[in-house]
Amino acid sequence: METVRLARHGEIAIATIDNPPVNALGQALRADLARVIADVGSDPAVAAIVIAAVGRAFIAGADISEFGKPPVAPLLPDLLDAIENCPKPVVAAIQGVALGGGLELALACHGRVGSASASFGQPEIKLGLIPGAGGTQRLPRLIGAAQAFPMMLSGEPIPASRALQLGLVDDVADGDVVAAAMALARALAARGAPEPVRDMTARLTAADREAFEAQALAATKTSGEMPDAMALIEAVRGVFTLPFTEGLAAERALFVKLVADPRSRALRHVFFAEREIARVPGIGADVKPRAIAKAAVIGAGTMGGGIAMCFANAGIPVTLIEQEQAQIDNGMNRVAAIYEMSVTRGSLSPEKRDERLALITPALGLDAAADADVVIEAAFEEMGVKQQIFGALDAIAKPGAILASNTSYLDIPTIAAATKRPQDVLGMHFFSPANVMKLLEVVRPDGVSDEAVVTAMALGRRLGKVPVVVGNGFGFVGNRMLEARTRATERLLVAGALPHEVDAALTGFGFKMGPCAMADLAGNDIGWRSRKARGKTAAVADAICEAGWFGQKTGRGYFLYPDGARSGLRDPEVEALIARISEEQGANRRSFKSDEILSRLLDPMVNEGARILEEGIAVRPGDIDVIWLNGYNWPAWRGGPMHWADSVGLDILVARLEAQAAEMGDATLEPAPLLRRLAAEGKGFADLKATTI
Ligand code: T1G
Repeated sequence: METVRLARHGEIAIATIDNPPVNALGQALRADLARVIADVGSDPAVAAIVIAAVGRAFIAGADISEFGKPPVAPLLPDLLDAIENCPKPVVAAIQGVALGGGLELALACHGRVGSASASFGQPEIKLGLIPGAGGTQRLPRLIGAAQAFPMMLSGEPIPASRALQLGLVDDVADGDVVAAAMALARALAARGAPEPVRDMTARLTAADREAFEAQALAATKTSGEMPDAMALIEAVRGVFTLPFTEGLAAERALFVKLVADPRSRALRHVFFAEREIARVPGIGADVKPRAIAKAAVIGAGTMGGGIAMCFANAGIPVTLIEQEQAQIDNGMNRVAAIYEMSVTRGSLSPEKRDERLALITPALGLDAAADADVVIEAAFEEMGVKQQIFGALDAIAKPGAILASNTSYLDIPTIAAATKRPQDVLGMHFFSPANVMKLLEVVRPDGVSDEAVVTAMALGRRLGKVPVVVGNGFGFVGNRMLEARTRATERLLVAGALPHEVDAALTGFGFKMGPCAMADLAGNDIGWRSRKARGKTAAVADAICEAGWFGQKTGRGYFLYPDGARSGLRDPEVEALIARISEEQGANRRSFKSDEILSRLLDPMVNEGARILEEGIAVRPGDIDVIWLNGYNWPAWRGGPMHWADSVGLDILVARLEAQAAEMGDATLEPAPLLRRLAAEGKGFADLKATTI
């Protein structure tokens, strides 16, 4: 057997799972375990069986990569059935995490012992699924539905101490969990046939049912009828209304249906895409990151302060540098205020606040960056300013220090050219607010060393970010595609749609906010300044700014925000202004249905994503999805722009883009060659291999 080692300790058999990296219950492991249960279960010399594991997980669950493919025997429910019906007691010795199918396997055992650091969870809902191997039927029987349902609805794991309190485990071992499991196995063997979880009904009282139904009602209200939550309620209700076997069958039917649901396909795509980004083609595992013990941030504005907080939150001392005392005071006051808000909200203790603030050292002048292992420049978005800073840093920073710019669209090689160390200069593009948003674009210009890239990626993970390597090019990946959507918004407004209709199309798709409300939140003047700096125009957006309607900060932008309201109201003056601009441009305004608005917003983004892939600015389509999920709140259950395009069908996008290009007379809407090629070949972006950038 490849995945299970079998040993004997007297009358106890120990089956140790060793299926790296996380002991996922792939077909080979299921087959090996089935063989052990069959062989050892019928061996008269064996009194009981302990199932243990090595590595960071007891069992991380079913093998997610198998979903959507034809199932191969032995199926997990059948294996668990064999464990539960084994004539000898089976005890799970759980170190690490027991998740999904891993916890379900433990529930099919006759006893469970956890190590003190073990954790237990049914995270299936995070994949748009529900437990599919008895979890919805056994867990409520063991700990009560009112305790089991919230665990499965949140998908969050619980620690061993809580598991013991709930009766999920029989014992928590401070020392050797296998030895403790063997002791329990012996005791169960001595007691004769132990009661399997499937027969436990003591916890399923009328009060438990009542508490569960109240939770189910609340969940129906908050989960917006998401199919996975609805299926979970139906499956768990079965413990009260169906015999175990029928409840199991009902659970399985609901699970199989969810596996085929586009939402779950999208979430499983995201699961792997967010792990794939760590693999940078052309950089081997032998390239190690440099040590980062101290950081410096240049610029104490909103971004600089937020970036400094990222370091402090990760326990890394950071010097926050400005040119004048007033600027550094403002910066530090802003940081202190943000931490204070967290303390008020109860999400940060006063002690933690003080600890983090103590890690941020305000300073004046670039010399204060001399001892930093990484320097992140977050100064004004103007090339001259950046070149001046990097030129000065070149003479100040210690050899081997990573010099990174947080620029959101300027050319990194031009910045690097101001130094004599281009091999250590790259982009680390944080997203506002930097201390909150997960996305970090690591911009890899020609000439930067692999070690510098690997160091920036490792630092990103250490800061709790989702770091994605991107190539150098205007707007890199995220902002370049955002600009495509902004242009699409402008086209729609001139052609006849109104701001609230454009926003409703996106919020209906699952975004928290539409493009107009987002611009009002960020400040319309930011885009206005950027367009003017590049000699670009956008009639509606420019007119709104020329009227001084910068958004929430001025009480009005695309929408009205009376008395500082957070959600905007339609503004008749803006709608009249848009109508006037349409007339000036000779546009015959017409109404647009929501799904047409949606495709006119998203198709051009995907088209820009295709160009980004053609130009080698993104390594793989999944990276683009990860960028939009973590930087712009693309709804995870939609998988990201490139996954969404595949789910629609690239041939449909090509046809829509061609029609739009013709209608608008806008050649930039013509489908990108890569999009055309994939569509013609009947393929999707998912068929593309990673490219070295
Ligand atoms: N299946 C397949 N591969 C998995 C996997 C899984 N369940 N979990 C992790 N991997 C891979 C991952 O892709 C990566 O691969 C490597 O392992 C390390 O992962 C029937 C239906 C366990 C907490 O949802 O939460 O059981 O990139 O980087 O940070 O009812 O992995 O190295 O090639 O995340 O140490 C339910 C998912 C499944 C748990 C470890 N289980 N995994 O975190 O490592 S559905 C889950 C995790 C199910 C049953 C249902 C985490 C971890 P590569 P990693 P980590």
